[in-house]
Amino acid sequence: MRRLTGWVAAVALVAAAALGTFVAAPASAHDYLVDSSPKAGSTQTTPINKVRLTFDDVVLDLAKSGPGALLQVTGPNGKATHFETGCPTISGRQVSVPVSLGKSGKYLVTWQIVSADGHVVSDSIQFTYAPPAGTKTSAGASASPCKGAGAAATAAPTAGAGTAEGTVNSGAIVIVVVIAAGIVVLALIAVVVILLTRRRGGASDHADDEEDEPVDPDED
Ligand SMILES: [Cu+2]
Repeated sequence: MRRLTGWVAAVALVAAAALGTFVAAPASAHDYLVDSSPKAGSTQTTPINKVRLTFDDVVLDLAKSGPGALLQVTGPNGKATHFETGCPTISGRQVSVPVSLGKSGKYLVTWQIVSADGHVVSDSIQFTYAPPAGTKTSAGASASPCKGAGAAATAAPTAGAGTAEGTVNSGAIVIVVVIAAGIVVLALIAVVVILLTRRRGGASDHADDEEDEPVDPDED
């Protein structure tokens, strides 16, 4: 009985470790915004020439050509006019885009990036622009001047379900890992069940005499 208890404990440990490694890790690894310039919800009272986002972890650039992220600045006050003047650049945990803002009002900063774990994440923040009177205003553009958008920009906005090459590959890897973990756990459960069944059904008086008991299919 002592051997059986040891087996069950060992199997439970391995199963727990497998579950912890394969299930917990991917779910907790999405990049999230930790800072921005201008800050979310803030009022910007001086002219700016770029908008910068800072994430908790590195932003991946999976694009073979063109920008690997999408970062757009639109407004003011709900208008869809674009005020970014180029494509975003990725540098470590930061993504920034050049801007030339228009009239005062609320501006929307929309982004889509590839997380450090390969997942596409997207969201937006707002800030209020209230420059001093007489500040030069840009007319903006009806469409983003950033053409040939890269991996993140062409991906679907839902995290983990993107159409970008990198995201699909990463998502497939995650699925394979989860399935593998499932198979491992099922196999371990099967081992426990077999051990329990055999010990309970078999004769108990000789069970502990031999270290490597041969399996007898006619034992029952
Ligand atoms: Cu993720």
